[in-house]
Amino acid sequence: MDNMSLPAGMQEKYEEAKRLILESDSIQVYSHIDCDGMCAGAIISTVLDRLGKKHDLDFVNLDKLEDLSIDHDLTIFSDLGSGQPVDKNAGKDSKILILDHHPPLRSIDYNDSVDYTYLEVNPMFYGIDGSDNVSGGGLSYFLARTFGYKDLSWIGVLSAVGDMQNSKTGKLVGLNRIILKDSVDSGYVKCNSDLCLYGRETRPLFVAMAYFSDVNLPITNNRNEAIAVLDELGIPHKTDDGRQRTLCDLSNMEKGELFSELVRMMSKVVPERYVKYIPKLVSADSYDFLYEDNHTFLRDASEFSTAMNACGRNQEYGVACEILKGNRSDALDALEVVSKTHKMNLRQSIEKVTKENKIVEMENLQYFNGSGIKSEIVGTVAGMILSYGNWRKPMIGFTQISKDNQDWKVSLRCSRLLAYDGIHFGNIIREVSQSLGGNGGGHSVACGAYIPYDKKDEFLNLFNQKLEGKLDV
Ligand SMILES: [Mn+2]
Repeated sequence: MDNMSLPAGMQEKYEEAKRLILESDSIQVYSHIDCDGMCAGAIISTVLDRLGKKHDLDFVNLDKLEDLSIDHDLTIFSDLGSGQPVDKNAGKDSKILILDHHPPLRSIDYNDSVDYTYLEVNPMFYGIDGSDNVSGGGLSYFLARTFGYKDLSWIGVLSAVGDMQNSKTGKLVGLNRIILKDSVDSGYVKCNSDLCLYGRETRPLFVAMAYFSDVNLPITNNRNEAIAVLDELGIPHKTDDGRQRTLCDLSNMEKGELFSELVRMMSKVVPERYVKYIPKLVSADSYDFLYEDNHTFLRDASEFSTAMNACGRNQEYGVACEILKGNRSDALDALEVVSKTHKMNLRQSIEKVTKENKIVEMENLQYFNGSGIKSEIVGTVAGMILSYGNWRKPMIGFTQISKDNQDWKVSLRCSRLLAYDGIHFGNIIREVSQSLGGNGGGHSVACGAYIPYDKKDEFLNLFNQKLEGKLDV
């Protein structure tokens, strides 16, 4: 980790990007609408603020990119752009900078074939996998780093976690290690090997345990059972002054005992071939932001990224961006409201699916018709519904794309065990949706697609067929 550096060709491009920024007076930044994209936008905007550069920052969906006008001195695309025809409206004097980690449409020497300034930084040009080696926010951080702003590295760590770059190994890898090292060296981040339970800072421990859903355990969705397990282990669930303890309150000894117990419980219920993956489900690196208060969601990278996603899914990009840029007063109040509404929407959606027995099981998958659920949250809902279904199969949720577009938004979530076992659902969903005139993609354990209104049954049948023999069902 100590002698890692950017490929020379990539660092050269950053130097060029620095020159482009310094010589431009009006700058437009377009970034993606998810946690990673908002982190990327916030980093660039902070850099431009520090340089005293006037700029506009907009968060856009991928389908809006073709029609954007290119009318500033410099247009920057972050966490998007490589896969879209963003230079369609470029004129002779246009300057375009792309910082993206998604598969590129154009080749590394594309700039030679156009008569405007075109600079694309993408790790894939250097054989570096953008799905787990560096995020969009990470690429923006390397730009900040070229200006000497290493203090922004913590946002690069947050963006990688928000982009699930650590999901395969439970650690940050590749270029993300450089970012992590900068953030640790500068005193912003502490990296710990910890239990892999969500809600480290803010969720009572027994609640965090009850949300465990990679495998259905006695504690899954059962808080009393979770409390019983803690009692059995002699781990107090309250502090001396009566506050519910959270994961971060536990001593290493207590964590060790809980780790062993979770491994033991899981080993009893998973098929033999999955047993070797169990430790990875239960322990992973966590990242503390040392400048944030203890017991707040801002302190833990995973909880922080959830809050950013809540903003993204509710089109509150400005709130997220303010928080990322350091506003801890009114933006924090606004975020509180967004998070509350978001949680309420999720709860209502989950009740709708579970109470009306909407989960339908096929041989190799399970699905629910989530009509009426906002398309922005159907993926999150699918992830939470998984714990009410069969963890050995992926959970697929359907809902309408929007009020004006009745085509389906499809979201899939599954146990990480299926991914460790070698299945990449992002690739499968891309293939299946494209063959039906739609499109899709994503991570191995969390992905989605858009498909035509009349293709739902065909989609399910095809998907079910594709998985034949691949699962332990
Ligand atoms: Mn990204």
